[in-house]
Amino acid sequence: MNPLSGHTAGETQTRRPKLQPPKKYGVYLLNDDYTTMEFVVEILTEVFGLPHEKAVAVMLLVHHEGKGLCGVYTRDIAETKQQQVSKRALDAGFPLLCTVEEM
Ligand code: TYC
Repeated sequence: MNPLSGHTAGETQTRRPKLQPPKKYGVYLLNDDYTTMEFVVEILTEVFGLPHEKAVAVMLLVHHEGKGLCGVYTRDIAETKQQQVSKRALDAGFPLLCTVEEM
């Protein structure tokens, strides 16, 4: 099978494999009592690329509701964001948790 044309050797008909759009994964921050608001805003601006105003809004939503969506990505990118958050939190000595959930 030629994966581009969908042709198998000797076939005259084109069979295109059914391609599914990639699944989407949400990356969430969880609230805790120890991580500073300033650090969470820094995570949201530097890791998730949110403008400062939106970062403050998401941080406050997590603070009040317990959990909040930071962004939606393909699986690899979502897991990389999660690793970046975990490393920054560990390095800074905060217990900040980040989850990835299929949407
Ligand atoms: N609750 C924290 C505080 O009062 C702030 C905070 C917000 C922590 C969001 C984590 O994901 C979080 N300092």
